[in-house]
Amino acid sequence: AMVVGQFTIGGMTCAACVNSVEGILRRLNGVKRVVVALATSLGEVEYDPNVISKDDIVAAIEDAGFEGSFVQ
Ligand code: 9UX
Repeated sequence: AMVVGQFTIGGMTCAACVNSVEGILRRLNGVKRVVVALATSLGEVEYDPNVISKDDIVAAIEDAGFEGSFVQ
């Protein structure tokens, strides 16, 4: 079953960063939906925990040069 997680993203300073983070996460297997807000540095991701873990999602964010941390 899909779950929804919220995360904070550090290092985003413009709208292109938002598109970059969203694009990277949308490409991951197991990720269904991603929204990222620049103003709050918050993101929400709907994913299948049987396919991808929070650690995998954070690793993808950090590989792209940002900091990621799950709130829940
Ligand atoms: Mo914007 Mo983000 O010019 O890494 S794309 S700062």
